[in-house]
Amino acid sequence: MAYKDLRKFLKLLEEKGLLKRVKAEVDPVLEISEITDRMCKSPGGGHALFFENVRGSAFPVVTNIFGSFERMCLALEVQSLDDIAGRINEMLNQSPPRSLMEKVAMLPRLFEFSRYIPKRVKNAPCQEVIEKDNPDLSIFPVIKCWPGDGQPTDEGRFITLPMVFTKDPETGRPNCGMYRIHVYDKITTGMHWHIHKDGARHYDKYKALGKKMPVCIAVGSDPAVIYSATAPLPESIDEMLFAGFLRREQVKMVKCITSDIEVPANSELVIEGYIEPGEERIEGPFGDHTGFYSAADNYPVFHVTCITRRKDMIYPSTIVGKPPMEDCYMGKATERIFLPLLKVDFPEIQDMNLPMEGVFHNAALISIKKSYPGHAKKIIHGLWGKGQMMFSKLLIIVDADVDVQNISYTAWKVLNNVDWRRDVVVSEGPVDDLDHSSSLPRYGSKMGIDATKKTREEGMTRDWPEEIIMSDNIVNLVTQRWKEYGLE
Ligand SMILES: Cc1cc2nc3c(=O)[nH]c(=O)nc-3n(C[C@H](O)[C@H](O)[C@H](O)COP(=O)(O)O)c2cc1C
Ligand SMILES: [Mn+2]
Repeated sequence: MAYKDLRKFLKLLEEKGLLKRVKAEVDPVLEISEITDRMCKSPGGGHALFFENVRGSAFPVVTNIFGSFERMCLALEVQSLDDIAGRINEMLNQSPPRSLMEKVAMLPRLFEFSRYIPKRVKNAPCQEVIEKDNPDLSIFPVIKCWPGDGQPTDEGRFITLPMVFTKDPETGRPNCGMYRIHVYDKITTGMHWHIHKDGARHYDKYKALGKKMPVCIAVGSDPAVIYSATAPLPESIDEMLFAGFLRREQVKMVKCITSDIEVPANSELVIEGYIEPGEERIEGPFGDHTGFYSAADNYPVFHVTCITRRKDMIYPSTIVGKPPMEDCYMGKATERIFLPLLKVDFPEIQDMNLPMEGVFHNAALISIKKSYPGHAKKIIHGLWGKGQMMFSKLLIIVDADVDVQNISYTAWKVLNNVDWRRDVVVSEGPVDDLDHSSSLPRYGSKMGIDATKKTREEGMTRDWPEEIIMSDNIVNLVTQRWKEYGLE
């Protein structure tokens, strides 16, 4: 059964011994970050943390709730992250496969998805307390994560696990994306949606219309809802519909007090407000999930009009930094969940590994069933054209027999198989906003490596050598006789 809210998930984590409470008073400025970082770096991602006593605030803080494979699976209520791919495959196989975009546009209409269309409710826990006259962000335990965060004019505090809700002014379609929130003062924040993201698309439209843009930021909902804010869905798919699919129960939404944006009714905290198109301000710097500070840059300004919350709000936050961190496990969920969708357009893809060290946009290892000359290079170009895969700075393509989850084995194969001048594709295009290596912001180069076995048709003039494999009869013989050798 779906978690009713964040609390139900925390309760389960605690019952399973996966959450630790910190009773000592801790500072939301850097101290919680250092404690959480040590937890993230401990074997397997450590525990979720519940800080009961946070200096300067009446509210508790939770961190690292998704930060292990076990907790990520519990969050999405699966035994293994591949189980979701299985459900998606079942759904996709209900009709003959066509292009990814067609497929994805069809998804909401498919029976399974239609059961999960978000439901509007009137009474919501997230509106137990309504502060409309004097909204004040400073009463919340918003964390300063790293020493260099923020501007000298503010305290460098960032809401790091926010669900930002907007609406397309033309179609009325909602979007929810996780974009960190730089708190400038009691009623003003930044709005850090990168220009490639759906929130920014909506903003562009409001700008063109010259209309004030309503925006609502929800913090703390049940885990499938929080995760869905990070999922790289096409613009046409409502993240809350997707969340309903993941949790197998429709998400209950409530209309905000000061705008008609809807937010998950079970949220802990909701910050309502608006953006005046064209008004921008320096956002950042912020110690980011690449392990480097993302540079300060101009972003829209968000003005708070109303804050609603649960009476006894619990404030969830994440600390990003040098991997492995909590977001790595959210990214791993995305890798597993979106693989079947990539396979709709590229059925030759067998598996994909986005290693944590590559912080998701920096590297992808992909195995394919190769069947024609240049096949690997076609995959390289194809993936650079697919949604957020366009950010992949390094794509390594290997044959289907290579287990890309085994990085050591993959490296051995790649390093042997590649003739660098022949097998490397270097191209240019958009790069992730967080990439600091490109000479220009958001525009740079990417590399694809074709590490598959080369054929005559691809200009290989020599025979490809056989791989060393012991004959079966000897393997069996040695297995049978193993004890006789006295080696154990
Ligand atoms: C913890 C965390 C923080 C993130 N912060 C940002 C951010 O500040 N800006 C941004 O554009 N994307 C950020 N992302 C990535 C987006 O959430 C992700 O690309 C998502 O697919 C965007 O939704 P959209 O496709 O509806 O725009 C963050 C992801 C995580 C897990
Ligand atoms: Mn979206």
